[in-house]
Amino acid sequence: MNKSERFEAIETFKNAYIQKIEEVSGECFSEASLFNQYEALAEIIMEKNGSLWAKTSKQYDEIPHKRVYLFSIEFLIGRLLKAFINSLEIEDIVKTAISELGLDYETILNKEADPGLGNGGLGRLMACFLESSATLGLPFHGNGIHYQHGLFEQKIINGEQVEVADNWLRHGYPFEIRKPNESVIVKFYGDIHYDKIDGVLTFFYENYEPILAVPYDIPIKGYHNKTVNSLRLWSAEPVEDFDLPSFNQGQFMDAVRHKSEAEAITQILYPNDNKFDGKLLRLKQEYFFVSAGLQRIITRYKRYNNKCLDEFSNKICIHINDTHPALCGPEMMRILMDDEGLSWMDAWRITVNSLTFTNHTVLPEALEKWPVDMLKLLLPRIYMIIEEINRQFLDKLRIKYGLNESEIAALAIIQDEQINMANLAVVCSHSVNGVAALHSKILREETFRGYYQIFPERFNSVTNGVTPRRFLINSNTGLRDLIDASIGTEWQSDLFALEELMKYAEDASFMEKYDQIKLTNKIHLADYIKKHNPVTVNPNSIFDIQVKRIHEYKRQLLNALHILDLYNHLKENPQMEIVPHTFIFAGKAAPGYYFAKEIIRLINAIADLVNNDASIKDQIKVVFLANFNVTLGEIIYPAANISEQISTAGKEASGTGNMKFMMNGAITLGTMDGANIEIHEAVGDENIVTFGLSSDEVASFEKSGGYRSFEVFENNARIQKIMQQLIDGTFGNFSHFQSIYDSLLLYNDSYFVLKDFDSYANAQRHINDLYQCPDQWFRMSLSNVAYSGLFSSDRAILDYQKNIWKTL
Ligand code: OAK
Repeated sequence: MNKSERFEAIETFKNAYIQKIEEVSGECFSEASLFNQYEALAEIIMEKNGSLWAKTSKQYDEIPHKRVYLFSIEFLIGRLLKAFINSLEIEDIVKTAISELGLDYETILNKEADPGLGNGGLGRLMACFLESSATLGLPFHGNGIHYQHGLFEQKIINGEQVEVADNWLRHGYPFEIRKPNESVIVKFYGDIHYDKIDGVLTFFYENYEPILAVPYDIPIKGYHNKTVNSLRLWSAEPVEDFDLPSFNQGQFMDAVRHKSEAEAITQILYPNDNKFDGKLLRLKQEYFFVSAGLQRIITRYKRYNNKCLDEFSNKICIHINDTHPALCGPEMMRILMDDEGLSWMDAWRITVNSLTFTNHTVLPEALEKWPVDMLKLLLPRIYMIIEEINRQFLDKLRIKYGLNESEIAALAIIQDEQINMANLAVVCSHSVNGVAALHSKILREETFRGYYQIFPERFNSVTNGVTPRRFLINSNTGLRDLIDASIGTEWQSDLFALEELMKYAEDASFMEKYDQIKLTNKIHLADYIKKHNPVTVNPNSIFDIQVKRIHEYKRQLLNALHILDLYNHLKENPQMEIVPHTFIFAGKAAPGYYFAKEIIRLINAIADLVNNDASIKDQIKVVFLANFNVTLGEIIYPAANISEQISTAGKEASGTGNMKFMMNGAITLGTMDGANIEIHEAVGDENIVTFGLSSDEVASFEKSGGYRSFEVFENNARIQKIMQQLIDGTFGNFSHFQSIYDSLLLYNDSYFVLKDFDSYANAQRHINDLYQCPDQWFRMSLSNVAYSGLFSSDRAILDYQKNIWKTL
């Protein structure tokens, strides 16, 4: 764009923007509120998306290409406005125009709600996959739930987590389009009856409760291209607003109850991460979006394929994201047989050939098992189909594979009056994959061992990835510009090209600019901290950061106890000097997870103690930032020096925060767990700091009933001291941490915190030494950026395409 074209574009935008502000506010431009400014900008951008969206759909219809539908109970998409503007390549115009109108671009962007339609890793990964697929120009669409209330907002009051209901729709959401014409009915409860009709045994499903599923579509825009895919979120509504018979009889409350019971299905996101909570309403949610999504997909497919379903599995792939949508198997069977009249055999062939499944955790407490009674009551027809799938599968194990009864029992879908949803997903899909090499190995050798023996060809592995557009290009603009100026812009769509950066590893002027960018990002985060927490942090200190859900296996406790030990060291050795450290934590605990909430309380108690003790001369500061979400992550990742990835080995399926930090030049301090292992391989041993037990060591301790934490305690005076401090009044007379003390000593420390303590403390000392050699530190940091290509979700999506969905 030359100078006069740019001028023209800015003027045109200004006029359109003024007009739009007046339209949305009904006020003249100068009187409109900040929210009106945001609304108007969002509308203009949605109009631009809209025409590309329509064109993309048309193109997909005209040029048939295998489509992938991703079913997930969570999509943690983050704010969209900035991402849209950047992907449309109009940021410069919009920013300049807005500033010339005397408005503030960033402040306007900050009016957008961050839709918290997910808990953590699993939901965010799906959002990265959507973005990458659109960027790669693939027909790939999401299917999920339109929660009225997303993940709770976290406040920290007196050091404790307090949950406040999220209300992301309070002011409306400008990026969704409600499509009532595409609504479908989802049926719950009811009875199944059999009757002979013309000599044929026929069944009838009666007295069910119909619920209306209404779709809301959100555009998923590809970066710097013309593709716009869809994320379809289903909302539950009563079929008729009022139950008229009750209303007419004057039972007003009953009529209203009917409405709110229907709406309850999509009212709230369950706030558990990696934990199964067997509530009936959750089962309703799972069936609701599975049934609505599949009904629509099949109807649409028939419209474009002469009503014939024979080729369905060659043209459509239904991806099951963890087990929450595992009812896709029996629901697809139901639709194909009951609605479309196919035989069991034909329906089964199409179902298995269409479905693929990813597992995202091996934690036993996360594995979904629904009581048979619950499923039978809520979904009687689906239960019948599951029973039959199970019966036929067990027969096959007996006859075709010659397994004995105990081997068969281990693989059954129905076990101890429960439906094992992981087993259901494996049996109904033709591909099963883990999300990092170690995790996939554990799936093959432990979790799904018996299945791997009979269906080895079904097992795959795809290491997770994250989108560099959200987590580097749009959030670390300083680093983006430096990279663009150094190696060109090709890396933005091929992250492997970042390897070229290594030619600057010895370049002093590059290093100076690079370090300055990190410092600027740290100042930005320090400002945020100052605004939200009662502490001032030094941007020249090491920013050592652990942000993720609070969970015992992620071991925020190890980090916290080490800080306490470091503090003790400084107190005992007043002459001791370390590189100043700022330890930053953020993350939500599930509201019902008492122990995780105690960990938050402990971190804040340590922060109080350390931050207010002048005798340690500000050498360490501790910060817990409230309400971690995608938007806060975008400020945090670019500012990190150290990325804490310290889960008990074998427990973290992959991790994706590790990748976001890496791309921004943080050095991983981690266990050999999940994708840390692949990060280690990519950057080389000299550019990462690892510590702790291996997953094999953890597993072997676990097999023999755990390790003896008391022995470690007895032989380690430093550990004795920190443990004592948990219960001796160090944190104030009334602030004890007895449950933490007990879990580590009395209950044998299931997550090996004390066992890995020394190794972790040594790793921390090593980091302290490394940071004092700026050249070496720069090279380590740059290597992390340069070798992050593997961890782009573009690569992950290409792997899925090639090996799982077979769309390449
Ligand atoms: C949440 C609920 C049930 C099952 C799994 C999860 C989940 O979030 N798992 C996480 O998935 C991420 C994406 O694959 C992984 O990176 C995390 O390691 C895993 O804990």
